[in-house]
Amino acid sequence: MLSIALAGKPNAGKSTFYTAATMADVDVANYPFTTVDPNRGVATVRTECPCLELDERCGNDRCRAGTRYVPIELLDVAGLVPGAHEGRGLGNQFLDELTNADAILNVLDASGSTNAEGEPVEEGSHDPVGDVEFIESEMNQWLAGIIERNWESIERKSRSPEFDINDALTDLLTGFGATTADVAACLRSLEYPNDPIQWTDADRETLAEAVRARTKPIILVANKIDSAPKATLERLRSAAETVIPATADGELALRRGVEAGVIEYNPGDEDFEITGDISDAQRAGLEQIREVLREYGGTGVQRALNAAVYDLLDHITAYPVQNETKWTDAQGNVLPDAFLLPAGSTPTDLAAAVHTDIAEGYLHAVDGKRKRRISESYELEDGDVIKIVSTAS
Ligand SMILES: Nc1nc2c(ncn2[C@@H]2O[C@H](COP(=O)(O)OP(=O)(O)OP(=O)(O)O)[C@@H](O)[C@H]2O)c(=O)[nH]1
Ligand SMILES: [Mg+2]
Repeated sequence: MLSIALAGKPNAGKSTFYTAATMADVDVANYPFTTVDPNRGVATVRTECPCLELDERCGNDRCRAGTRYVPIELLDVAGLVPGAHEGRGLGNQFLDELTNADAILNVLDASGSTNAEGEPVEEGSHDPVGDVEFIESEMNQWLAGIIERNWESIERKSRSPEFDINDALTDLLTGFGATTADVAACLRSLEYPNDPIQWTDADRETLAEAVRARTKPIILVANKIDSAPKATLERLRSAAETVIPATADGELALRRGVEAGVIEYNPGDEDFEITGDISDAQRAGLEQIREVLREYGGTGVQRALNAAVYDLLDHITAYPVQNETKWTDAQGNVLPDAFLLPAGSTPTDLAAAVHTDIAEGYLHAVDGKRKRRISESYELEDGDVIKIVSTAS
């Protein structure tokens, strides 16, 4: 399953975001290092279900009237303070936890109510623009440190006639999620000496940066937007390519309202409806949240997850079925499964995602929307419904 991690300084609202997105119960509090051990749970990305093209909706558990939610893993880790790569705060432990992630949501406190260490300060007294770079820089430096510490061993290995710098670096960086292809691409993009003995500190640092950027892309989430001045968001937007304004607190309140049966709201919606009996105070709170939704087109929690998976990681959703006409499995369930795959994936990649046996026995595939056989090299499109014919199916 795709894995997205929430990173940021302490007290930025990572655990609130995590709770809202997974509805798991975790500790949230207004002091640094509330979270020590990482939380790992299931969140979802939101997409249009292909059942919108059918006469009736599919009725899948994860489809609400044609809005489909596809599972991903979400990680909530300890907050990070400047100097974490040298072990400050809970630094190294936190950084180790991020090695499993495919992408990072860097959660910022846009309200400026916490300082660089995550300690509560007067609202607006800390400039969040100063927090934009540091997660990336801590991760880069941490990885550079790992490469540096292992360089002697790479130099020793380089005396062997079979030595290959790409293989040696892949061995070292595989734990960080880097494949041979990633390492090769990073080495190609920069000019390095072939002989490890000639590498400089700067070479190792640029390699660390390139590997980090490729294997752990980051987008910014400007959280606590409900108490942030508009000008701050504008300044954040000029400091980074993608900034997603969010109110994790607001999303959590809405999801709790849904659980309590007093609100109608689908995660990612631009508005909600109050349908049950609530107190005046609760209503006033919800109306405040509504204003934020109107201003930003939603709470931003779902948008951030979607941006990570569909934009940053460039994935598509594909739906394997057994009956290409009715789009059902053997039991008659309509559109029973949804898989997230990198753009450019083929029917054989989808087969491998479903089951190794299905992939091993792969014969051919049928496009359920266009009702035609497709080749092994066909590039799947977002929303494709595919029947895989396999000796194992
Ligand atoms: N105003 C506002 N406050 C928020 C929002 N999201 C979270 N908070 C508050 O920010 C504080 C910290 O929230 P947490 O979710 O515990 O933050 P964290 O990043 O997990 O903190 P650590 O685990 O200590 O690193 C809590 O008091 C939350 O209620 C939001 O959208 N708006
Ligand atoms: Mg936390």
